[in-house]
Amino acid sequence: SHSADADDDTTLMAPTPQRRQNDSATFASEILEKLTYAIGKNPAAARRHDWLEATTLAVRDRIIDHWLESNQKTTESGEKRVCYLSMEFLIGRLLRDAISNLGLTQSVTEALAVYDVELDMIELLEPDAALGNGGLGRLAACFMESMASTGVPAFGYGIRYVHGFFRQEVVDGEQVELPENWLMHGNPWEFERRENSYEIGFGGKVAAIDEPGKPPRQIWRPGERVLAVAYDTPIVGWRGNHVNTLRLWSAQSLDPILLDAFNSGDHIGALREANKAEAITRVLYPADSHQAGQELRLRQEYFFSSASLQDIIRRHLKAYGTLHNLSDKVAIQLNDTHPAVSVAELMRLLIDVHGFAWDEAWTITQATFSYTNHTLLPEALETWPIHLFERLLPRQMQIIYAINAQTIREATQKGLDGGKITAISLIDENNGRRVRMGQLAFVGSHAINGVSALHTELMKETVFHSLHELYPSRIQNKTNGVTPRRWLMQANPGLTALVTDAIGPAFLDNVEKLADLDALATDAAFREKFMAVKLENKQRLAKVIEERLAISVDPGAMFDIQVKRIHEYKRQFLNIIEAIALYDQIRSHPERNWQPRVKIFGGKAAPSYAQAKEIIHLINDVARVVNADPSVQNLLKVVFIPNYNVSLAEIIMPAADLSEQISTAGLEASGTGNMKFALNGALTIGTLDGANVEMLEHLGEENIYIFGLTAAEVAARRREAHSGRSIIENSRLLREALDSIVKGVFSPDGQERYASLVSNLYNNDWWMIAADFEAYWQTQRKLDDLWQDTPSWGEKAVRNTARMSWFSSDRSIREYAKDIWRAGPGAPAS
Ligand code: NBG
Repeated sequence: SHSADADDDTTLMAPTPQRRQNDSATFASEILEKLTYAIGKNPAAARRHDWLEATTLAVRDRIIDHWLESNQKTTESGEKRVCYLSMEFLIGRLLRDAISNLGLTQSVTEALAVYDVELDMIELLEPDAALGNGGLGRLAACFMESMASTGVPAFGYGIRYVHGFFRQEVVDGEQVELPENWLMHGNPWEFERRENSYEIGFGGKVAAIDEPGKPPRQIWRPGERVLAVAYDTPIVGWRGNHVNTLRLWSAQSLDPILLDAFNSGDHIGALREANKAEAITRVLYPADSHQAGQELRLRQEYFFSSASLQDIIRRHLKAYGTLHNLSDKVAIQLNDTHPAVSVAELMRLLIDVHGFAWDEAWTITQATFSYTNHTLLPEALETWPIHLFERLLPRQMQIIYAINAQTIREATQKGLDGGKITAISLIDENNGRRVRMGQLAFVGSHAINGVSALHTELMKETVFHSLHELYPSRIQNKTNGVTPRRWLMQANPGLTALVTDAIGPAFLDNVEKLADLDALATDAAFREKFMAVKLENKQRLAKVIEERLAISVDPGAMFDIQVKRIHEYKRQFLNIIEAIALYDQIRSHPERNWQPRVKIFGGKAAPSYAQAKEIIHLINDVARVVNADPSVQNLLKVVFIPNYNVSLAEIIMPAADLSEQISTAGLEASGTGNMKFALNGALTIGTLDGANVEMLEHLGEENIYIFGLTAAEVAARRREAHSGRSIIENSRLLREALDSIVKGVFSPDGQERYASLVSNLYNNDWWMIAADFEAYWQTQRKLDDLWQDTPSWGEKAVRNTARMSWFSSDRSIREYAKDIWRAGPGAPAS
């Protein structure tokens, strides 16, 4: 039998933990015990935060029982583990997720009632763990939950940022960024594992060592070292059947203080080294689909990659005493290129530290790694200047040169010519010599995947065209998904209860059963109940809008929502131009049968992304004018909800009638918000982009509103140097809307504010906003017509929920497990 230790593999010394009672009386006394002995208060003195902490600790005990069992089982069976390396995990709150997955909602609610405390209220005090920017980080969080729910033994590996994604406020219409401080009250979910610490080197030199009787070798002598300390959070799956570990690394200095400096009076200098080390895990870079490009970022990437690999190797050696069979027992998934330096680092560890020859090390490396690409945007593809890479990671740079030479040799042997070799090379020679992390991740992996069918095809045709020619069987598709536990059951308890009532509870365990709802789409009584739940969810959102913004919106109006990062390719600009055109039309033709709409926006702009910030400003400027105009009062409202995050999304997704998924075709790799909305019964207006394409297939074309240029048409227009000028001149609606922006109708205090945003449409229209405007407008008017036909709208809404089950992240995970990792239930024994 394999040995296990007290951290990840937990303990074999303890007998199987006894099952605790889960009735409300037991919970009530356990919560009281935590309050008394872990927090040191009695109920009379307890504040709401104390109740939150006491409840969390009581729930956590149950998770730990399952956690120990899961680890023991995996260790004993020798099952293959998945290690999911991701720079971001956008988790949000954990208490409700844990209580719901363990089936404890009722007992905990009743237990707290004994003390006159409401679960719903204390849940709101938990800070969001916002260790991610957007879709990529949230996907990692959904995948962690789905791996636990489907019983795939896994570690998530990432960074324990002290400050997560910034808090956004809107001041005078503009985004202001404030630091986020999620650890302020401590974090009851995490366990510090001091015993799992690793040294991480930077800089220094590579020395050649020549020992008699041995082949010469290279050895890295880093100039700097910092310590990576593990913090573990248990991730509990549905019904608590399996619990995995999210292991996040925190940077610490090896010398907490330089005593000599301190004693000689240099108090600041004495802490300089410690500050420099700790800076590595201090903040999350707020760049989404954009390369951050700074030295600290490369340090972060290497820091968590190296710590994770050292941890994986330590665990494997302990169990098997050799690394020859590493890839039988471990699958490492690289979530985008952020951990791509792992390819060179594993080669270094195998060759320099564990004495492997190059060829075997390379075989093990490729068999262990796989890589997910999440974007084709050129500005997001990571590259690092050679001089920076070489200075920080000299030995890894040597290894990358050697991998490159080997790859180019192979390509040449297969007859690829000069242009293709340039495209394959790990070194970009055209932009001041840079290391291309995408190429490194690709050649170091046995499988490379895109995140929707269209994205995967475009990957083959564009960024990885030549690598795909060289290795034609490596690229595969794995369409994204979202966890139905958080995004349906927890976020939408009303709908969950209604569905359970209508088709029984089987869908809770097998989301595909949602398809049974399809038959009820034509049942008027069911549809009415479905739309009544939607109305309640809209009332809940309307309340949030009233409280936060003092804007009152009518829950009877169509809630038309676009929430996501603000990015030019996502085209919030197109949406707000349509709002302006609608505003003009309602005022010039008040006699027409306009349908009441609330246009809701939310999302953060990268602090250095000027155009995205202008778009936020414009939305807020338009909102101020429109919402104050009595002539459109109940027909149009525009709302920008500040600080969009996971917790807000849980309120917003269930409250939408219409979901805006309107990116320029070919640019949104997948989208996952699109899935959350539709699962909760919103109709989608969207382009043929990302996973919208597969949503169209699953929903049927009558249940989704597709418009605009296709990816191929966008590419063709860009080749023809398309501009928007003639389109704008020929479209009165669009021209007048743009004129009103430029004339300062919405910015009387800043006439020039949007001049360049608008002139870009005339001169270039890179994002095809002018090109797609007319089709977008027409499709919106079709939706107005449909809104009047309540039964038809309701039927389509029900069909959306019924037909979205394929977009569960359980399905995505099963595909990864079978086709890429060969792990999890049903995997061949290794
Ligand atoms: C994002 C894409 C989204 C996709 C998520 C998750 C990056 C680099 N990419 O379309 O823009 O849904 O990844 O795959 O953040």
